[in-house]
Amino acid sequence: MNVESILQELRRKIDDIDTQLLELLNARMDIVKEIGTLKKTHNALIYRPERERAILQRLASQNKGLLNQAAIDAIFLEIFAVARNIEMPEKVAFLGPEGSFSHQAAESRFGAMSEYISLPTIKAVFESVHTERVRFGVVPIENNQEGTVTETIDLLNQIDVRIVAEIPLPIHFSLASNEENIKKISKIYSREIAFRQCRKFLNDYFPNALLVNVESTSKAAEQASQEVGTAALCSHIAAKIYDLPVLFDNVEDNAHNTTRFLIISKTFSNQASGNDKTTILVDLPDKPGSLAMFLQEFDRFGINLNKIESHPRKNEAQFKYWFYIDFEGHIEDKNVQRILEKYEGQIRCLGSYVKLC
Ligand code: PRE
Repeated sequence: MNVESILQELRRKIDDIDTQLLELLNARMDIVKEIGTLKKTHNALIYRPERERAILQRLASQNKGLLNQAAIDAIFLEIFAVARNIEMPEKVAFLGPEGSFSHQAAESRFGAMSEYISLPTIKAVFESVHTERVRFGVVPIENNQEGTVTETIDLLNQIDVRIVAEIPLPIHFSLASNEENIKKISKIYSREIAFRQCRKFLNDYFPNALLVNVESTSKAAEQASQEVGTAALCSHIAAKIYDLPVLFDNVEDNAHNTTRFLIISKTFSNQASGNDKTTILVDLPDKPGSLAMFLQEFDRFGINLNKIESHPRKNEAQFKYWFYIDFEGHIEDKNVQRILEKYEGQIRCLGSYVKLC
């Protein structure tokens, strides 16, 4: 047999498997539709991140084939996103512009079939969620190189929304350009922060290029797509949107550069998954020992604290603080309930959700 006929035979097998996959996927979606009808009649929540996580974990533990965990997650997250859209189409707002890392984070959870709305500010995302113009919003909360996005934490305090899930997104920059020969690139567009995070690559490959700061990495991609002799340092998704070929991938200096995003919604409560995190806002009396005593409760009940930040109250000239706290556990855990009861009126719980980082 020659190569061509072997290839033909292998492709025939792939076609057969794809037909079976399609049938199975449609059979799955028939069941999803039934679940959707049931949920609608009982006014139940469509998005169940803890159920999705449990499915991914079960599949990972059963897996014996070539697919690794990341591949299984990517395929099934897309299936879940399509399933949710069959149950009820979802509108998702994100911090724009299109092609931003928030857009990428949103797409990673809500897939290709959801309706995405790009908004210019984090506040606009919060307001759209609060007024229920959209079902979900995706906003950045912290970057492990640059720290907390204080605007998001302040808005969590000011606008009544719930946290549905967190999304850790590895931040990879690509160098994208219409130029095939890198010697012809004399100008690179991006944001200051991206230039900072890709310093070594730029020094090694483009020591003489002019670095031009624009308002977003998506804008950089748009600009580079229109101008000869230029490139953009941008997200993969931005390069795709502006049809700009990627010349180099993952050009950041630090491979661990990760941003944590939050999915927010107007009303939401996740069931416990066994691996949860809870976010609360706490306003304690401004006197010696009040914070220390509050934190001691977590020690007493063996609850691990993940993050604590103080933020000034905005309506007072003197500096008085409230606290943003993340800890491990679910709001329905007995020990967590004890703390919440003891400090009733001083704690606002923003939600319990699957802990991914
Ligand atoms: C399903 C879809 C959406 C939810 O986020 C979780 C799971 C799925 O596709 O498996 C089904 C479903 O709606 C459910 O199990 O509640």
